[in-house]
Amino acid sequence: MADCIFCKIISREIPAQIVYQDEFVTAFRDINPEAPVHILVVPNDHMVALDQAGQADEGIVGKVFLAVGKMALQEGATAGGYRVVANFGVDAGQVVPHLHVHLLAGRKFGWPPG
Ligand code: DGP
Repeated sequence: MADCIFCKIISREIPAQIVYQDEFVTAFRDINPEAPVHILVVPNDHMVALDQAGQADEGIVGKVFLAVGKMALQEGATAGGYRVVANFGVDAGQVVPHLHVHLLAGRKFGWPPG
């Protein structure tokens, strides 16, 4: 999608610290990390939110979450634990309208989230 910052990261039009990429998903470090490990995992094809996904998106949604697990292992986050967050819409604070899952690790997290 032309104006999407994450699409531009995926196509490498703008720089990011990409830590994993395959045919379907890309993972890169968040520009404003909230934890020692803060990675965003995104589908390569633009989609906005889970509520806009349909049956045809079953595979890519699964691939995004499998990649999150792969990144947790790659970052050594499984021993201490990790948090997975996805924000959708205004109240949740979604800033970038390209579906992304945050992988956070390396410190303790509070619950409930703010
Ligand atoms: P959210 O609130 O869930 O939409 O979070 C969007 C995240 O995206 C936020 O933590 C900061 C990150 N982000 C925004 N722009 C960029 C960028 O240009 N590069 C990188 N690496 N991360 C970005």
